[in-house]
Amino acid sequence: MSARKLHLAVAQMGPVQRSDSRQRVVARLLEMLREAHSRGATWVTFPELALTTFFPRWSMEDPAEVHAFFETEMPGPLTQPLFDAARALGVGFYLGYAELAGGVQYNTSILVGRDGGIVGKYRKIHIPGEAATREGQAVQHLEKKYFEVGDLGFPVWQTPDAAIGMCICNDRRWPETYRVMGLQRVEVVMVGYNTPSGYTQWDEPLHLRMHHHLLSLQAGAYQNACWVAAAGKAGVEEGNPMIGGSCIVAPTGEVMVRTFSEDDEVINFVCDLSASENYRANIFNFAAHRRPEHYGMIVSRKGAQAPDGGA
Ligand code: CDT
Repeated sequence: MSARKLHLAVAQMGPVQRSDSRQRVVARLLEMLREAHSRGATWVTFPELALTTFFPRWSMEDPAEVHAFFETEMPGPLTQPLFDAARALGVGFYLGYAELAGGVQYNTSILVGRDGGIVGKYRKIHIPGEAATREGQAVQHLEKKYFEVGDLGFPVWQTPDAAIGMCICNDRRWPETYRVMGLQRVEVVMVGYNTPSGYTQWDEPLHLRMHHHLLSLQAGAYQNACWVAAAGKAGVEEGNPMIGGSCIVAPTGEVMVRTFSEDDEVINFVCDLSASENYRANIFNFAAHRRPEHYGMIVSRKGAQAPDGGA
């Protein structure tokens, strides 16, 4: 089988503070886009909410204060340089940002092609955290307050280079995310994330944050015979530490390259897209082996129930 190569890069970001302007953040992204290009990469994954600090950690009531973190157009005047650079360099990218569309707030990512045009848009579906402020808690996780559930499903886009899909942060923990894209023969899943490591909202040792992050990516890649390119925003943001561990995972489930730092850092890997075919022809030949007639509960039931019908 002949190899089909795709040179992917992941651009992890160090912290973005509230005082950092969009211009300053875009300049950092541009520098990493150029670095990726200088290494030969043709697609780059940037993090979730890459243009701002991870603002759902704060409880805010003033709509003007909240909307300052959102984009009303993409590209806008401040993000246009990214699109111009994509076209000039011939490098496509995934970018996560907060989107205000017709008065509705979404946690969104776009896929921008190597010609600088928007290929597709995804709006985060698995929104974690709370809708209401937890009184007495110093650090909140209010994504349900600030974002509606995405309304675009999990599409896969056939670009000239590869079939690419997107998801955002918490989505990566859910097998359904990858399987819906796997059923569209996705070859590369791009995912941006912001995963706090400095507090817990449930009883879990902090070291498990990195373990579960990698476990989820590796399982998703293997079980769906695809590559996964995951970019985090890491380091200490406004006093709140977040995990790094940005990486590129192969269809074997192996992490092929991973960031060293918790700062701005580009990693890259020449991915053999044909590696998927071995799995798709054998152990994960969906057409031969899947039994959807036995999977109905996955879509008909939302929460788990005990066998006797109890909660
Ligand atoms: N941004 C995001 O989705 N973060 C979640 C944090 C969960 S802790 C409330 C994640 O899954 O990493």
